[in-house]
Amino acid sequence: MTSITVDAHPNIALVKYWGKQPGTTDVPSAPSLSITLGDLTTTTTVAESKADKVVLNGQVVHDPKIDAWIGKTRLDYGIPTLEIHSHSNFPVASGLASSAAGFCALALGINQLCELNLSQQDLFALARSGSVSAARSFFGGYVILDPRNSRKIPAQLHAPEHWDLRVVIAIAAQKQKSIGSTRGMAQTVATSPFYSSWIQATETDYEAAIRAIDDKNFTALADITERSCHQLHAVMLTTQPPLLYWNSGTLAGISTIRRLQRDHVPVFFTSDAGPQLKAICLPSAVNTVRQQLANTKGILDVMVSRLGNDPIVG
Ligand code: 2P0
Repeated sequence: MTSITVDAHPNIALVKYWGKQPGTTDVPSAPSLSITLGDLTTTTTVAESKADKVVLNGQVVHDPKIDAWIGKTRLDYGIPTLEIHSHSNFPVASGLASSAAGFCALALGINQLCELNLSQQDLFALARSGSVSAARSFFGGYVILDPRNSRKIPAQLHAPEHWDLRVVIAIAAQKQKSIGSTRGMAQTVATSPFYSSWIQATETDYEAAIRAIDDKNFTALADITERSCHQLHAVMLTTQPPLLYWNSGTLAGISTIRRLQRDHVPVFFTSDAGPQLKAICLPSAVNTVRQQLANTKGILDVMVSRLGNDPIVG
C-alpha cells in the first residue's frame, strides 16, 4: 500500500473536557460528550517517504505537537518516515478542533498504511496521545468519552439521525493567538481554586446531558451545555495567569443568542479554548440564527454544519 487517505470530522463538546488525570498526558479527569460536525472535514493522506514531512493546507509545517507525536509513535510502533498531507475545509488556526480531526485521521491512516492492526483500545489511545478530543472524532453523531470506563474508549451514544441538530459557527477571530489547550489546562489543574468543583460539576452535567439527548429534550440540553461552557470559562478565568479566550465578538454573539432565546428561537451556545462561538439549534431556526450572527458586530464569518458520520478510511 503506498498511501492512505482518511476523511475525519472535528467535534465540539457540549459537556467539556479540561484537565488531565495527574501523572498522565492523555487521560482526561472527567467525562465529556460531543457532537460531530459533518460539514467540516479534514482530509489527511499518509504515505511512506524518505523523511518526515507534514503539509497542512499546502504549507510545510514544523509543529512541535505533531512532531513529538510522530516521534513517540515511531518509538512505540516502529513506523517508517512519513509524508503527511492534511487539508481542512475550514480555518485550521481558528480553534475549531482541527487537531481532533487531524489526530483521529492520522491514527487511522498510520494504522492502515503500516498494517499495525491495532486493537480499538490501542487505536483510540494513539489518537488520544495526540489530542484527547481526537478520540471523540472516531464516531459520528453524539459521542461520549468517559475515563471512568476502564478501557477509556469513546463510544457513540446516538447516530446523527437520532436528533437533527444544526450548528452555526460564528468566527470572532481569524487567528488563534491564545495559549494552547494542553498548556492552558495544565495551568488550570495546577492553579484554579475551583478545579475540583469543575470536575464534580462535569460528572453531573455528563449524566444529565445523556438523558437530555436520549429524550431529545432541547431545553434541558441547552441549560446543561451553556452551564458546562460557563463553568469551563470560569475555571479558565480563575487559572493563574488567567486564561481569557473570549473577545468582544464572542460577547456580542452571546448577546445575539440571548436575544433570540427571549424571542423563543430554539438555540443555545458553547465555546472552547478560543473566541469562536458555536450556536446549536433546531433545523427550523438555522436561517435566523445564521443571519443574526452574521449581522452581529465582531462576527467575521459564519459556517453551518449538520451532524456528521464516522471517519472514512479510503
Ligand atoms: C473539549 N477542549 O472538550 C475541550 C473544551 C477545549 C475546550 O478538548 O491537551 O486539543 O491535546 O488533550 O484535546 C481541546 O483540547 O487538548 C479540548 P489535549 P485538546 O472539546
